[in-house]
Formats: sequence, C-alpha cells, structure tokens
Amino acid sequence: MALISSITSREILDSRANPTIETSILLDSGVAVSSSVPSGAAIGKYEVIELRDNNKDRYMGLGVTKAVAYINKVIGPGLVGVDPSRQVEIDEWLAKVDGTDQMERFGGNTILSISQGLARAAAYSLQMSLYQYINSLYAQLGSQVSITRVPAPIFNVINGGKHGAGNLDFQEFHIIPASSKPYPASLQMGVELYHRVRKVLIDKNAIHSVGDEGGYAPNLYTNLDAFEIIMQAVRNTPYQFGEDVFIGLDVASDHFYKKDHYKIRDKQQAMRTDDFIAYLVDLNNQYHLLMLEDPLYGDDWNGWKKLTTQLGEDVIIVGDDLIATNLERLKKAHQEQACTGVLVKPNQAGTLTETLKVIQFAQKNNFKVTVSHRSGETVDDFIADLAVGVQCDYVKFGAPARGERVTKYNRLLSIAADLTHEETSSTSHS
Ligand code: 2PG
Ligand code: MG
Repeated sequence: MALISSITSREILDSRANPTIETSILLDSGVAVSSSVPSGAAIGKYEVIELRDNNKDRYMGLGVTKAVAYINKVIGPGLVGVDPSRQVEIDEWLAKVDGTDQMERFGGNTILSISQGLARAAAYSLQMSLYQYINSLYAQLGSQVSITRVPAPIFNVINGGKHGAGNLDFQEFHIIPASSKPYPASLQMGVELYHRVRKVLIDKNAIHSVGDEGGYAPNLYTNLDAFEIIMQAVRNTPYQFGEDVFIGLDVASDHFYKKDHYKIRDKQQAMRTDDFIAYLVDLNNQYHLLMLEDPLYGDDWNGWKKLTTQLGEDVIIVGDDLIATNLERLKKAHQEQACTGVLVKPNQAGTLTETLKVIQFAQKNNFKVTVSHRSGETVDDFIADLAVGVQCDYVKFGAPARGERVTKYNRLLSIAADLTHEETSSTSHS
C-alpha cells in the first residue's frame, strides 16, 4: 500500500461565502486527492466544535487559518509515512491527540478534512470506488452490508428559518419520492416538482429568492401556505400525492423555541410543548407526512417521547439537533424511544470512523438513517459515497439545484449506473 508523502491544507470558500478547509493528501505512489468540509447555519451545542480564527478583521471572524496551520504544521507532518488505509486507527489517533470531548483543540472541521481525505486516498490507491471502500471500512467495524441500491433522496424545495431569505418559521419543506422508485426516476421527479413549485410561486406572486440550500425562499402568510404550494405543484403533474410522492418537514424548532414556548406565524399565541404537539398531529392529519425532523426543541426529551408515542407509527420522527450525530445522544434517544430516525452529518462527528459508528448503532437498532449535507456546502461529494457505502435509507442534499447540491445528486446518478451495470453483467454471466 502506498504511504502518505504530504498533507497540505488551505482556506477556500463554501456556498455561503464563508471560509472553510480544503485538504490535499499526496501518496508516494503519486496518488493525489482533496477533500473539503461543510458548515451548518445553526451549530448545535452537542456537535464537535468548528475551529474558526475569531479574528474580526478577516471574514467576520470566520477565517480558518489556525485550522489550516494545524494541518500544515502539526497533524500533516505527523502522518507522513503512514498507510492511509489505517483509517480507524488514524481517526482514533486524531481524536486522541486533540484530547477534548468535542475536538475543541484542532476543530472537528480540521480533523474531518483529513479523515475524509484518507478514505479517498486509500480508495484510489486500491482502485476501488469510494463507496465500495467505505463499505469495506464499515465491514471492518463489524457491519457487513451488500450494496444493492442508491438511497432515496429527500429534496428541500422551500427554505425557511435560518436558511431562508423569506419569512417562514419552518426550515425545510421536503418533497420525497416513494422509496420504491429507482434513483434516476426519483431525481427526475424531484427536479420536475422543483420547477413546478417555482411556477406556482410565480403565479401567486410569492417568489422572493432562493435560500441557502437552493430551495425557494418565498414570502407567504403562514407556514401552511408552503404546504399548499407544494400540493398545488404536485397536482400540476401526473404524480399522485401519497403514492408517488410524499411531503416531509424539517421544523428545526430550536430556531423559534423561546422560554418554553414555540412561536410560529400561523398562530397568534405562542404554544407550550403539548399544544405544539397537538398542532403537529393536526398537520400530519392534513398532509400525511412521511418524515418530521426536529419537531421539538433539542433538549425537550419528554416532548419528543410524547410525540413519538403519538406519531411514531405513521411518521418517521427524525432527530437532527436532538442527536447531533453523537453516539451517546443516539443511545439516549434509543433508550427513551424519543425518535425513530436519525440525521447523520459527518462534520458533527468529526471523523469518518465516528460517523460510521453512529450509523452502525442506528442501523442495528432500526432507526431510519438519512445521510445529510449542511446548509453551507462545498462541491465535495463524499457524502454521496458514504450514503451508498453504508446503504442508509435516505439522503438529504438540498434542492436539486446549485452546484454544491447537484454534484452530490449527480454522483448518485453515476453510482446508480455502476450498480445497474454490475447487476446486468452478473445476470448475463449467470
Ligand atoms: C439541517 C441542516 C441541513 P444546517 O438542519 O438539517 O439541512 O441544516 O446545516 O444549517 O444545520
Ligand atoms: Mg435539520
């Protein structure tokens, strides 16, 4: 196996015009790869720390030159001569050298840029597709899964909350094609509906701009209006709501939870947990949601338990801010039956190995797993391969628009083609 010759890093920009890290790994065989990391809008208190310069004179304090220097001067030189396929060992070493619970010293962003790069370098070296290589790492951790399909996509077509330039409280309004559809057909459906949503918004004079994840960020009277727009868009196509296509929602309720109350524009009065749960149950009666992400505040464990008891049979209740891709929090959610699905974002965990461990626990305990992007993204498509490599249930990469989102959906198209090809050649050989 080729060994690491150098690891170098630089500051680049993410899709929100904020600095982030790009790290390059060169092997002594000449293999050269790069990897870059994303950034969220609302960084939960339970995810690993993102190291920023905090120098107000550069990029409003968001520069990452300290992180880059750690890679170029400390961590990179420490890994020269090492075999990049020792992923699990290196990831554990990185966490140990950092030495803090939340990677405060080096930063989870710093560490993840290396961790992802190692996997990509090793995969190239072994002449394996990245998703196959990740699948083999997952097997090393004890989870043997055979790769048969591309996970079902979730498209974020209307952006509100912290991601929207419009006026909605809820963060993401999702279109979810039936998971029985092959990926290319789901992508096509997502795209056609994305354009239909735009048309309905234009007709209603509600178009405003697009949000951080490429979905429309309209000005509407209520959050419910956004659902009606999507329903109208579906009615303008041959697709059947509840059969071909479903609706999901990332409420991201931490954003409008203030002093024990949930306040949204649809209701004059702020609601306590029980009232907000009743509101969400009503919403589900009306729209038959497939998925409901972060319906309640991330520390409202009792509320989550109640909601999951009420809706968990019908709706996938997804913990994002609740879990923060943190194994301990996932274990707690399992014990308390607080949710039935988990969002997985590698940059909340800090290393690929830790991310795989979270997915492993989730899969063993029957959580529905969604591999997710962040709102501030780069054109790195690593998470597409991760999703296929572990055979998760869903992927959430934003709208099917904007380069940093599309590159991931396109990567899945290419993997889908690989898988079809393999299937055809194995049947023709048998
Ligand atoms: C979320 C994510 C991704 P952010 O809440 O699910 O869509 O947003 O990256 O801003 O945390
Ligand atoms: Mg979320």
